[in-house]
Amino acid sequence: MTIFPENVSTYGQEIDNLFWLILVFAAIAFFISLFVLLYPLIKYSSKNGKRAEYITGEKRKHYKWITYALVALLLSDFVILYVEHDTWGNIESVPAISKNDVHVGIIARQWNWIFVYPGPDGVLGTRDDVVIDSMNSSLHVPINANVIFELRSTDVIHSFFLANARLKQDALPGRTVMRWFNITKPGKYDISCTQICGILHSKMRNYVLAETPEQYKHFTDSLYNANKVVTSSK
Ligand SMILES: [Cu+2]
Repeated sequence: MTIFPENVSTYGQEIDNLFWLILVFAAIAFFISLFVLLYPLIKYSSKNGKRAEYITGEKRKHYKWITYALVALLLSDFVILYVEHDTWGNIESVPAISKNDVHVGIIARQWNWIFVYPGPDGVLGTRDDVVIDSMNSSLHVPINANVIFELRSTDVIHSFFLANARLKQDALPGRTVMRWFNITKPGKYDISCTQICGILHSKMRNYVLAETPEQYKHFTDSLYNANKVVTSSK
């Protein structure tokens, strides 16, 4: 069963598994807390001929239950930490860029996502880079390739959210954050901003267009051809 948008990234399933694991722990804690709150209300309430009991919780036989709850909570935290360790290690360490991978820049501004393609030399930060700054534009990427991106912001804090890849990362002014994703299914996927960033926050809607390697090559060839002025001035 899934209540999420379709997962199309290599590591998305691992994130979903973590979600369910944490939900189960939180649900158990929630229902136990509810029971602990409601049970004494009923058991120790006033009845005919009997006053309600006032329990301060200072006696050892009472406060030991706080220790049990604390230990149970810490244990469940450690289980979650243990299980998620490998997943986060995989997602947060950016793989080295190999030949088939793509290196792009993503810049957040009020109110659009700007995409920077590396140009014919394949290297970001050189004079042949091509910058696309247009509302509702798409970031073209090839499927089954690591897309390594440098995320920046020109003004306030934004948050890059690619739900179908289970990827969310804040874009912070003055900082460059490296992250990656790998999409396995062609399609057009929403990018949204998940940090309130001003009056047109909700309009910060762009797309990732995942294409076959041939389609992607065709796109970049025509993009770089159209921007030859920049290329030839190198
Ligand atoms: Cu934003």
